[in-house]
Amino acid sequence: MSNTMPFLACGRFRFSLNRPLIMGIVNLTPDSFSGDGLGRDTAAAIAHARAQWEAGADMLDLGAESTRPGSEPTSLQEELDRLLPVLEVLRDWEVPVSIDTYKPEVMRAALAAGADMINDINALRAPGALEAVAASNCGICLMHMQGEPRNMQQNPVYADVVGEVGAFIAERIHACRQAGIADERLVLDPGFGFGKNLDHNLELFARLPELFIDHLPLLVGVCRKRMLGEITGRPVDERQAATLASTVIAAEKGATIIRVHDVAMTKDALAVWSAIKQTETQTKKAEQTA
Ligand code: 8Y4
Repeated sequence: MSNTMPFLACGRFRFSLNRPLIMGIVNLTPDSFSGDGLGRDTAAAIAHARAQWEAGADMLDLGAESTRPGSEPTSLQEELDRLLPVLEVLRDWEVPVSIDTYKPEVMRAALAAGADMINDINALRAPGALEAVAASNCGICLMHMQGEPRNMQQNPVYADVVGEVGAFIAERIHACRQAGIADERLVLDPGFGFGKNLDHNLELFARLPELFIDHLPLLVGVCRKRMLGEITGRPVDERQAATLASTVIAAEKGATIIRVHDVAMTKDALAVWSAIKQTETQTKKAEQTA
């Protein structure tokens, strides 16, 4: 099974990867389809970030551009105006901050303002993105996406979804290494819902361990997503139970970072998983020495 790297280098921080980490979502878009978009309301965004941190998030993921299926791009200035005032406050909390962006200019500005990680749904494919992060010591999430948010759910097609996602991620790892980025900074992500139908998402989830390419850590983001709606028939604001089920399965499959809205519930679910896992490990050890 998965044997991930012992730690993740992430700007000012260094995470031991001996338990799944919780990435708390802080949505700064005005149009989130989960209804939590905070837009330009800086005070509300900071309060939400504080709540996510106090609920036990290991890191926060700030996103100011909507990437929901069908969404149009946000202007550079708008994205910076939403992000920077929040980032400037969070920097003093000593909380690891990830920035969800694919724009090299936003990466540079956010890193200069103290961001610890860049979470790029484009896996640093924009011209200048590799250079923008290579110049820092930030953590990097390399996510797979087929198409672009505007059109990605129109008709996603794969001959072999796990093979193609794996090949794409392997190519992006190679590009990072060529740019001088150390492996200890990398996190991989199959990109659930980004140019994938339900069958694609389920196959990726079921075969997640195949995506621990070069033993690098994996991020899983399925929180409240459409795939959970398709399975349960529930609207986006009633998908917490479905999200928690997927979180526990992701942990069991070795996921390193779980990206979620509901941090406190996730912490409880992972505490139960972890307690049983520890007992399981102890029992196995006892059997071996017996
Ligand atoms: C409700 C609200 C339901 C939002 C779904 C959503 C991922 C990601 C997103 C992911 C990484 C989302 C920025 C989509 N998903 N970054 N970002 N991995 N690394 N939709 O899976 O949360 S946004």
